[in-house]
Amino acid sequence: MKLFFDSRQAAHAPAREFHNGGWTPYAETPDRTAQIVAAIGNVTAAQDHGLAPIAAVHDGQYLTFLQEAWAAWEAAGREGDAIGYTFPVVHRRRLDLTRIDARLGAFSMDASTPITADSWDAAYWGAQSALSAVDAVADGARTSFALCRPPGHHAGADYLGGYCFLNNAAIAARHAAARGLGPVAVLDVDYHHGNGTQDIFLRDDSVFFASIHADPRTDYPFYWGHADERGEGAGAGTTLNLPLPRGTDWAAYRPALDTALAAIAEWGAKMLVVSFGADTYIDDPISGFALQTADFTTMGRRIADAGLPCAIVMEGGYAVDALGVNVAAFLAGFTD
Ligand code: SP5
Ligand code: ZN
Repeated sequence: MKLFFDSRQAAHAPAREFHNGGWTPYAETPDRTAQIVAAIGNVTAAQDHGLAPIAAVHDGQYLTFLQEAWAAWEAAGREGDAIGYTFPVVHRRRLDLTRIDARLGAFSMDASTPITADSWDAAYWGAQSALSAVDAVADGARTSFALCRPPGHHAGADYLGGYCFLNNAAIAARHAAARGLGPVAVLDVDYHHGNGTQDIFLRDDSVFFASIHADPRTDYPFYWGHADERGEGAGAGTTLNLPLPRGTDWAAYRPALDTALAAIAEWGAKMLVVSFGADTYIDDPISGFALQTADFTTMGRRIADAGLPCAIVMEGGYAVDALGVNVAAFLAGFTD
C-alpha cells in the first residue's frame, strides 16, 4: 500500500497548547510522522494539486487568513505561536475586522491549535497527501494511505481547531467524487468526534458521514457528535454518530463499527475515506478507550471486508512510541 507524505508537513511544531486552564506541551508533534514513516517506510511524494481542491471545501476568507495569520501575528510584535482568545460564538458576523486577535477568534473553535510560521505549508502539503492518496485509488489501487499531519477532522469550512487546519478527509471525499469514485462515505474512527467533517457535509446528501468516538458529554469537542445529530435539510439521515463511553475496549467497539459499516453499505457508498486516529489506543495519553495494537488489525480487516476502495487519512494518535506499530497494524488489516 502506498504511503503519501511530504516532509514539509513535519515543520509545523507549536510549543504548547492551552488545556484545562494551563499551558501544556503540544501533543500533536512532528515526531508522530517520523514514527509512522519509520514503521512503514516507502514514502511516495505527494503531488501538488494546487488550491482548487482545497477551496472546494474551505471558505476563501478562511484560506486567506491561514496564509496571512503568522505574518500578521509577527507584525503585531507577538512572541511565540499565534493563538486566539476571543470567540464570536453567538454572532458569527463577518465584520472583516483586521486586528489579528479578532481574526484568530473568528476562524477558530478552540485555543489549543496554535499557528506557527510553518503551519500553512504543513497543512497545505497534508491536504496534497490526501489528494494524492485519492488519485492512487482512482488509478486502480484498492487502498492507499495519506500520512496527513497536521490532522484535519476538527477543521470546518471556515474554522481551525483540535490541532486541525484543513479538513483532509473532506478534501479527499470531494476530490474522490470529482474523479467519479462516488458516492463517497467518510468513516471516522478517531477517538474524538470529527466535528469539522460532520459540519462540512451536514446538509450535503452526496457524502455519508459516520463517526465512532468518545461520548462528547465527557470528551472534546463536547458540542458535536451526540447520537441525535443525523444530518439536516437535504442531508437528513446522511450523518451517523455512534458515541461510546470512556473505557471502551474492542468487544464494545466492534458492534459500533459493524453498525457504521452496515449503514454505509445500505446508503450505497462506492468509495470510502477513512479518518484513522490511533488515539483509541489503550495507552494514549489524552484519550480514554482501551484498544490494543492487535485490535487495529482486526478493525482494518473488518473495514477492508466492506469491499470498497479506500483512501485512509491520518488523524490523531498521541502515544508516540506506539504510533508506528499501531498505524502499521491497522494498515496490515487491509493487506493480510
Ligand atoms: C485530531 C485530534 O485527535 N485532535 C484532538 C484534539 C483534542 N484536544 C482536546 C484535548 C487536549 C488535551 N491536551 C493535552 C496535552 C498534553 N500535553
Ligand atoms: Zn483524536
